[in-house]
This record gives sequence, structure tokens and C-alpha cells, in this order.
Amino acid sequence: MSEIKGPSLDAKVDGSSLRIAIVHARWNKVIIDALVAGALKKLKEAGVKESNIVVESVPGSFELPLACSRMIAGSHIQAASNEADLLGGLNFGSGSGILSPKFPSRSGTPAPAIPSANQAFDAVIAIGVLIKGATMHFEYICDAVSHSLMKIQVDTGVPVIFGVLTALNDDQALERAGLGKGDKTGHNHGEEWGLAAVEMGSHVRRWNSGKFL
Ligand code: DLZ
Repeated sequence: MSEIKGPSLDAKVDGSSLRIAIVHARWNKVIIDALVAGALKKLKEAGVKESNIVVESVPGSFELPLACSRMIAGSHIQAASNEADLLGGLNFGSGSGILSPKFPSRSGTPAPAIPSANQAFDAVIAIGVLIKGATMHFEYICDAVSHSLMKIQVDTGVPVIFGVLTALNDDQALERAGLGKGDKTGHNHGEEWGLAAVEMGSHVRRWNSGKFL
């Protein structure tokens, strides 16, 4: 039977000029570790340099939106101070407004053609594994996290890849990390998230410079 689910693989992705962050929760660690490994594998296969991949962790999925938001803002601060150093040491103090939580979209900040360890992130992959329990906790976190991650990417203009599994039981989550039991090994969705980060990071770079296919 032919496979109808999942993205088609016709997008050619080149991550050699991109800087990508992964932020993952630590709940359900075995599954998280497999998903992070899948994402890293595809980032590297797509040419993203190891020195341009940042991996951070937070306690649980509920913390992912804040982490994404602050890491995106922090990477813009890094990039701005890098530019200031290059321009001869301009001082960006906290009074300059650059530390504002409402740091503007990177749409006005073209990324360099040559990747630098201090350039702003081109994409962030948020990875979490939520497994339904006996209470409503799961529903609240799934809802809050998915909406917040979408808002962050739209507000900042930086792609936030939705790497959050929302599983009704352990087996569903294991299968989506390629760790399923018996003949139901499943497939590691972290791999698609890595590829999506490179594709979206490249698209947004191009769109920001007014280039369209
Ligand atoms: C509390 C909690 C529960 C019950 N389940 C999960 C889960 O399945 N996956 C996950 O990533 N995090 C879970 N958490 C932790 C919350 O995301 C969060 O870390 C805490 O509520 C503290 O804010």
C-alpha cells in the first residue's frame, strides 16, 4: 500500500548558511532523546554546521514557548552586539530598547551569507512529549503550548517548528519516535522537524530579502 501520510520529499534543502536552535523538554526523556537525535541527524545531513546548532532544555513542554521566545530575542541581541563589535565596539546598553521583550521581527535584519556562531537563529525546533494522564492537565498544556508556539513564530517572523507530540498513551508517543514495540516501530518524527527547520529557515531568509520563486 502506498504511503499517503507525511510531507512529500521534493523540497531540496541546504542548511549550510543557517543557524538553528533546538529546545526540548525533559519529560518523557527516552522519547525526547530519540526525537532530538532524529532532528539533529537531518539538520547535519542538510548541511547545518555543528557549530551553528544550539541545543537547550527546559523542564516540561509548558516551558517551551517562553524558551523559544527568549532564545530568539537573545540571538538577535548576540547578532546586534556582533555587528557593533565589527563596527568598532558600539555600546548597546539596556537603555537602548534592544532588551525589550517585544524585540522586533528579524524581517528587518538580513542574515549574513556566511554563517556565524553569533547570527540570529533562522529557525527554532521546540520538542516536547505530552502524554495524556487522568486529569485535564494534558488538554490545558497542549492547547497553551501549540497556540503560544504559533504566536511566537508569527510575531517574530522566525519559524518555530512544532515538535510537540500530543499522545493519548505511551505507545502512540513511542511509535512517533521510532521506538514502538514489535512490528510497530513507527517513524521518528524528529527527522521531519529537522528538515522543516532548514526548509522554513531558508524560505524566510529568501522572503525577507524580497525574493520569490
Ligand atoms: C506536569 C506535567 C505532566 C503531568 N505531564 C507532562 C508531560 O506529559 N509532558 C511534558 O512535557 N510535561 C509534563 N508536565 C510538566 C509541565 O509541562 C511543566 O513543566 C510543569 O507544569 C511546570 O510548569
